[in-house]
Amino acid sequence: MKFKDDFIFGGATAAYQCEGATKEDGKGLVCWDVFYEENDLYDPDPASGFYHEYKQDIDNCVKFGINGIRISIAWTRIFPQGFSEVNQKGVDHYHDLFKYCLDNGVEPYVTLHHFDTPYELNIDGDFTNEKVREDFLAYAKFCLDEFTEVKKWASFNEIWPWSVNQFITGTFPPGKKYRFDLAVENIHGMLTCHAKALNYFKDNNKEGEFGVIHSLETYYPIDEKAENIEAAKRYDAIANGLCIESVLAGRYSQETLDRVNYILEVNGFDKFVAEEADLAEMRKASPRLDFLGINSYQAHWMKEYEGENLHIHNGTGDKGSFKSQLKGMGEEVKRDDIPKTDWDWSIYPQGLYDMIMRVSAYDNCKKIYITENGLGLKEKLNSEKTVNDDARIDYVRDHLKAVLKANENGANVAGYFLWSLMDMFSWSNGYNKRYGFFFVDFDTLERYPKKSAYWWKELTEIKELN
Ligand code: BGP
Repeated sequence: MKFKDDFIFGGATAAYQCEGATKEDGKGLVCWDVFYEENDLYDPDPASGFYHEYKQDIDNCVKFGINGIRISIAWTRIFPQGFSEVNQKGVDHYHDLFKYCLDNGVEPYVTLHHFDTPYELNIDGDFTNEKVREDFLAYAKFCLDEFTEVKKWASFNEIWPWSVNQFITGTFPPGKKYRFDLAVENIHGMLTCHAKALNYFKDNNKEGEFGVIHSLETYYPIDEKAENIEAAKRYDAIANGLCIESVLAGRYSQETLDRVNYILEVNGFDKFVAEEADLAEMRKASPRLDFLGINSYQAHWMKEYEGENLHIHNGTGDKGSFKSQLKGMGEEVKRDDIPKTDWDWSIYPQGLYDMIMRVSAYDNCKKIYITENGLGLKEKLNSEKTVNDDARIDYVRDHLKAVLKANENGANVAGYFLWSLMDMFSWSNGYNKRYGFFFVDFDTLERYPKKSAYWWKELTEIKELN
């Protein structure tokens, strides 16, 4: 199985998870700054120290055959309050960073929003609020006009997880629970902003490509019972259907809306109604989409559930502690025959294959990148100052095989970005869930290549998997 010559062998990062320097050079407050402090969770400093140490990481990309890097811009480094005043130091920082990437032949794939809404705007309702949508668009337009050296843009990272975790599971700020109505409003608000930002990019003849990054994981019924098949379809409608249909078909299908409205109704909320003006933006944007980014880590098996809502997050890597029972959406059931990580994530590359083939059926799906995939592990440096992360190598190899098989069957996956390039902290799991090709000592900020980095380098040279 061969990779195309121009395949992107990338690594992914996100500003808040790797930069640190949260109070430096005029950066404004992010919702997480307050959430972590109020809940006595993790310190976002130093993270991986990427704000100051990025040259080390780009140099490592060059040494290990990594020719693409996902980077997100921290909104509050550009607009400290989220709107109005621009912080020139933040603007200069990203020009320097992008220049260093480009000078070294590592293409930056830049995301405008990766879970880091400015604090005040998150408190004001995030993307459920029309003013926040406008503030985001002003920020997006500023970046698209300013950073013309960037040729690969994505509006958002993971609209569904950002919305469900803010408003249903409560694991992300502002930590609300079981507000299915707000989650759906937020998804719709972000999808509308994505469409408007893409339309701005195209209307102004910007050079390059503009896409969106969705978390797209497959939901299967636990068995062939009609009610469990329907539960999987309902969960899929709210988690995947809205996002896929909006960006690839320019509309929400009636089937998807009916299932989402069922979930809203059984939880005591009004039906969701989209504004016609928003739908018009989506219709215009959909055929203009240059690429779809797929983030995928696991697959899910669903069973019907109509009891009270209960969500228990496994944030410590204590295997078996996860539980999710959401009224109308279903109960997630773990299959004994499918391997799982310590955080109860089911490892199933076929799920990625099925999703690639599903989205590839849309005419507007011209190109796909796997923008995140990877394995979180509890790791320590060994005496040789490396980590033998064979489990990660196996995981990545199996998922890459699924990608190549999809390409053989007509899909167009143009690149794969490991989550994550180097170790960083995890939003709701802290510093002990490591994903990187490079081990980061969070005290000294030294980087150490893991076995997977050496394996990756060889793979990028031979461009072939057996
Ligand atoms: C995705 C996010 C990433 C990253 C990854 C791993 O949802 O886009 O930012 O965090 O998941 O997840 P976790 O950190 O929960 O293990």
